[in-house]
Amino acid sequence: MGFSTDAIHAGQQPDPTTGAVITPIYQTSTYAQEELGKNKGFEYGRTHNLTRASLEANIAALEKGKYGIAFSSGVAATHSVLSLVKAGDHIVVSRNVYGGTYRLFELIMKEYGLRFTWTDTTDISNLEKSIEKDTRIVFIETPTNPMLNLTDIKAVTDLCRKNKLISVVDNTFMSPYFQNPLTLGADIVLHSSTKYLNGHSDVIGGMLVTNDEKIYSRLKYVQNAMGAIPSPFDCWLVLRSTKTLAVRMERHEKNAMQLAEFLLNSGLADKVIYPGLKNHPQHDLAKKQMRGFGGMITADLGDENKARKLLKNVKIFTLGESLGGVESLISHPSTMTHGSVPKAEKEKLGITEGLVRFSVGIEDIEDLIADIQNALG
Ligand code: P1T
Repeated sequence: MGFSTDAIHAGQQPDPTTGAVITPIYQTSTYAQEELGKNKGFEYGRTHNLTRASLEANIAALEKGKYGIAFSSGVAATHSVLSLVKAGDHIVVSRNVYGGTYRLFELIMKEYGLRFTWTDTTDISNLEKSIEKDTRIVFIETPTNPMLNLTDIKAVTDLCRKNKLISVVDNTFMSPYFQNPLTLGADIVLHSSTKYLNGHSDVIGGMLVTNDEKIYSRLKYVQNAMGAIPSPFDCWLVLRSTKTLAVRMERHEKNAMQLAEFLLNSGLADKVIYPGLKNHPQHDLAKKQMRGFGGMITADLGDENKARKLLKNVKIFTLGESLGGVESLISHPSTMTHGSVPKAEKEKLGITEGLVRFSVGIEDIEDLIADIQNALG
């Protein structure tokens, strides 16, 4: 099936009781059992929920995977991946990732005996050098938040297979519409479904998809034991949203391309980073492993005051954390999403005080461009 057909139908049949075309919100914590040991396959809401199962099957289809597991947030999904390893094990991570991933790994999970090496995975030889005897997982984000660095997914997964490592790809920025890491050999694909998958800025959620039965069983067991499940209503909202994912992503990208070109040509920014621009250092890799360039742009305005002026004066862009919604958002990575990354590390990554991140929405592009022009006066 094509992407949009799967997006609208995968995981969903008319409700057997009423014929309702839209999967109901099974808002229940428990299920009636006929007699001891006899039930309809549903025992307790943390373990089984049909709205959630529909969403999981839907996203698994979009990511070309067999198994999906929905979580209560993106970071809950990331945390669960670490249940595949134990104290003393070593994990290699892309140097630039979402600040909350950095905080979870470096400031929390390190306390539990896990070891992390942060590596610039845009150069695969760095990754090769970071692998140790106890390495178990390679965790990459591509494109990265907020610098939009790309990592060659196929090169990473080949290396992981050779070294018997689990490869995990955070695909939040591209969404399955533009990139499918499992088809490039990844073991697990991760999403903050808060972002493009839901797309309407009204849900916090996460998602893992895999083709590996053993990995799936472990993650499912751990999720039931630890309890980081999303509510049936949140699952229903995301399930409704994926129906329009293709059309939303097309429009996000069209707007982002025009805005990136405007920022570049207007001279308003010192540096414009967008994988769709020919000046992006990995534009060729973007064309190879992605089917589009996405809706995120990062720009360095050169100094903090200029960034502050823009963030304060925009009227259509909203200053706020998050991304991937239909409405345009603007943020200041240094103090917002990457506030818990140490200053020296931010400097190395290029997350300066003048850096701003645009999540380009699906409004009229003329209004978005005018908003930025007006804000910078
Ligand atoms: O916020 P949550 O749903 O828990 O997702 C965490 C997460 C994971 N991976 C990536 C690439 C992300 O960008 C995020 C969350 N990011 C933001 C809130 C942000 O504004 O960048």
